[in-house]
Amino acid sequence: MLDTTTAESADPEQYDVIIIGAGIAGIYQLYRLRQLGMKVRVFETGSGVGGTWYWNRYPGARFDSESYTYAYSFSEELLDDWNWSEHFAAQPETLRYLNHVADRFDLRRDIRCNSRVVAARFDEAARHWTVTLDSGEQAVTRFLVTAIGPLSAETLPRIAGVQDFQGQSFHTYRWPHEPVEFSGKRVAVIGTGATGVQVIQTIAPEVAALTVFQRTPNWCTPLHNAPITPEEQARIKADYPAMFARLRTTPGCYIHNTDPRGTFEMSAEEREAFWEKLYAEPGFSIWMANFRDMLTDPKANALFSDFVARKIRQRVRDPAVAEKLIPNCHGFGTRRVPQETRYYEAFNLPHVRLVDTRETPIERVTARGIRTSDAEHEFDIIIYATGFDAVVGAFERIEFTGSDGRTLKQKWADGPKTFLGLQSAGFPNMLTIVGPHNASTRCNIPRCIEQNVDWVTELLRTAQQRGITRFEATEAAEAEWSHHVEELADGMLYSKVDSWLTGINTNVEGRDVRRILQYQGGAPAYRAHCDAVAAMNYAGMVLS
Ligand code: NA7
Repeated sequence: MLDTTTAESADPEQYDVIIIGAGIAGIYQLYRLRQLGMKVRVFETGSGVGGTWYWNRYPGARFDSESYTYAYSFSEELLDDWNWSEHFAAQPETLRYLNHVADRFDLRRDIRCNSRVVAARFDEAARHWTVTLDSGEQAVTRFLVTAIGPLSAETLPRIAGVQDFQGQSFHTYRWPHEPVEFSGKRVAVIGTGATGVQVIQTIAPEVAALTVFQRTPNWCTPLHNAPITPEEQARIKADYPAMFARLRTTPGCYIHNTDPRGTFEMSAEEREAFWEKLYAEPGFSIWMANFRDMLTDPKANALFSDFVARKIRQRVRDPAVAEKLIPNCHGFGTRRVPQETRYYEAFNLPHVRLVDTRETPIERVTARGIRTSDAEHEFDIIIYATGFDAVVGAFERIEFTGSDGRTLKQKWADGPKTFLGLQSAGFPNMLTIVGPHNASTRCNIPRCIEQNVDWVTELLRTAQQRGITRFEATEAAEAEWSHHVEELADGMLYSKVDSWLTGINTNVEGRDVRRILQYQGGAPAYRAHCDAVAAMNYAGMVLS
């Protein structure tokens, strides 16, 4: 056990490790650190575990990754005793799963819910972090692990009058725990990202009237979800070891792997037949298993974008509406591809209306609804599917103060600077699971979370064994990694497009400059970098 007795006050509880967040990352990190016999505390804002799957209770929330590829892989018993009901499970099932994990491994006794961390300050003399909760309570820890998620800082739109609306209104991330009654209601949805698409297609058949406020259309493709039959269940379980081995080899740890062929290496007929096959396949196949040049060659990308545009035109009856739903300022796959189930068909329903806010901008939210430049719309419910201050936002909502008194927000003002996306110079003894410059946000995330957590655990085991009380990335290693991450993104079409992947958020001051937030070299290469650093006695870090 590490010595944490140097706290300036006898009052705060003292830990070897504090983990912020009890989502997929925090739960697994706690499990692993328990095995080291460390004294660990997890602080969680929510009233329960589950992170993303605790908060996102909006109608239609479900996986875009195949359920069995998304679940934890660390325990054979857990894999054995859990049966997913669908290929792409819905949120309530995933939340049940994460609660099952917390119970199965008796993790709850070290997790404190309803405890939001608001600040953490490193004390250089004591070599520890003092963590402050929203209650004002403090705790002291030698090591600090953030497991705060890349999409946990939700953003309401910067539109005048949002507080004036007299009906019900919700951001999708802050969805109430009680059921929301939609039948007979006039509903507005603002936002058509992956979340908005799931909400729209789910509530459209239930509501009296639905108005979708779309600023930028996205390239949405069919999810093709289905229940898992008993035969499939048996096959999936028998294949677990081989499947997880395969997932380690693909760029994003999905079961879909890039097609090695180039778009123009075959006849138009062959190409078209391949794309038809992808369009009929479940999940991200169409994004992840497309031709190798799809996300780098503008011509290849434009040709495939045309293919998807034709599909949209076939599915939407009103040609004018179809054209509005077809993106015209970014190519397929350069933003997150929403996976849909009869999304386009929702716009064929007589009570569903599409408002293009580039043509008729929203002027303000009023007591009764939404006023655009050409009309006053009345609603009973407004749903804000307006996304997140992605990847770095959650880090800014906590005041992290490093060894020289500078905050992380100040340090990252011009974009994140990290070593491996797991450490930042000036913030010793702090590790950022799924942090910026990490491979995780381009990944079937639990796969990359397990890799991050295992790496962090090995570093903490090393610290424990050698009596190390301080570690920190060097400025040089951090500069080299940050440069490498930016270089990798250079040839990618997505890096020239506005979206949360490039850190753009019109609802947050200062988020109008594109930034590279993710490592783009693929999960296998990322893992190799991390492993090499560990094998070289944590080259790029100073351990003392
Ligand atoms: P996204 O993908 O960031 O989508 C947010 C949507 O909200 C998007 O369509 C935005 O339009 C729209 N938006 C945001 N602010 C406004 C304002 N002020 N006015 C009009 N429209 C607005 O977030 P999601 O929650 O859908 O998805 C996040 C990730 O969660 C997703 O990628 C999955 O990985 C899971 P814009 O495109 O900015 O014009």
